[in-house]
Amino acid sequence: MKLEGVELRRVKMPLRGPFRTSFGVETERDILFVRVVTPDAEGWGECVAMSDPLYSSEYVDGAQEVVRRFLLPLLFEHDDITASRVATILEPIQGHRMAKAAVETGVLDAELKAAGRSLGSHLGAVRDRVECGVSVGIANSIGELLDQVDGYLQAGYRRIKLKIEPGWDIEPVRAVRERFGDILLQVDANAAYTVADAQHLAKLDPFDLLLIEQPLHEEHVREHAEVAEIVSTPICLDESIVTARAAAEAISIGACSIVNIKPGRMGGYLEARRTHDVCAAMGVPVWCGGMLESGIGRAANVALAALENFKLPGDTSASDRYFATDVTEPFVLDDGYLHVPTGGGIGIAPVPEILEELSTSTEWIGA
Ligand code: OSB
Ligand code: MG
Repeated sequence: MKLEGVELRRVKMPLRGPFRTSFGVETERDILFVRVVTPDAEGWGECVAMSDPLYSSEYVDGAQEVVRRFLLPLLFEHDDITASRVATILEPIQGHRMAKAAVETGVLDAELKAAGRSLGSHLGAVRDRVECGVSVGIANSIGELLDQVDGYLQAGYRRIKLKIEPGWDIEPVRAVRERFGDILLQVDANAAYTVADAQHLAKLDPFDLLLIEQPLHEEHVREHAEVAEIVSTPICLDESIVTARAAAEAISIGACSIVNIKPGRMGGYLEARRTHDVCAAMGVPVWCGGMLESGIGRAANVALAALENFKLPGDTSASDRYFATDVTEPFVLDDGYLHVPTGGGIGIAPVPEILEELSTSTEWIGA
């Protein structure tokens, strides 16, 4: 496939409410879209890097710089590109997986749209709809949290994830468990604890959580194994899992027994699928994480989440959990599920007028 060029477009999308985690508060998303133009089709990739390097070392301005200055020049050296070769071509550039994922996804979407083949069938989806959970930020009070969780359960979400940090952990979990009974419930610490907190985290054990996500720093994988010895709730890794190999290593030392798969964090959907496969082979279930994506990123995540070993509901929430207006046709919850798009590629594209309205800049880089 020949590349004519790539448009880098930034959009600002206000969140419907502030989303608070142990690493900060998000009130809007500033998203980089990569539009890959070929003679036969154009493809879209959404870069999941946030505005500030708080969740990971990547951030959206840096990602755009890396795409423009390092990734596209490497790609444009080749006049015949396939998505399966992108990661190898970009290999000389270290790290910057979210930037690479956006580029690879744009190429993959263009390729599959040209072929009229859906991302789901390309990746090996075995379902036509996926079970959806929702990630609930740190609230100002237990009462406010209970109201939010109640609203999401009313909307049909099939699993609740609570963000936790020291000082906001045992009591909110207890309150949600007491009020809502037997729901699927899990927590995400975004690396807010240390190994010295293991006994404290064990106080979550009586609440029958599905998992505790990323309690410790992303580089402290071995220490997660120590936590897993002390805490009986399964440990799940998010930030630490940057490749399929990292997943295999973490699992083999007992650092986690469940894996959160986020394609942006691991350089794209192809590495995400390999991670899924490795985890399946090791008997470890996975679920699809989220990065407050627009409909572009969500469409691809929903396709991925339709693979066999995605055994738990994902952070693949409906458009209206995040935005008053999504940049695509909105994803709407149907009995707690989202339908896997069936059109070519990611099966969706931005609505031109909405995209224009939300855009803050565009940049064309010809091949
Ligand atoms: O740790 O899973 C996380 C959002 C931004 C960055 C990191 C995380 C999250 C979420 C929200 O938990 C998931 C979503 O609904 O997209
Ligand atoms: Mg997480």
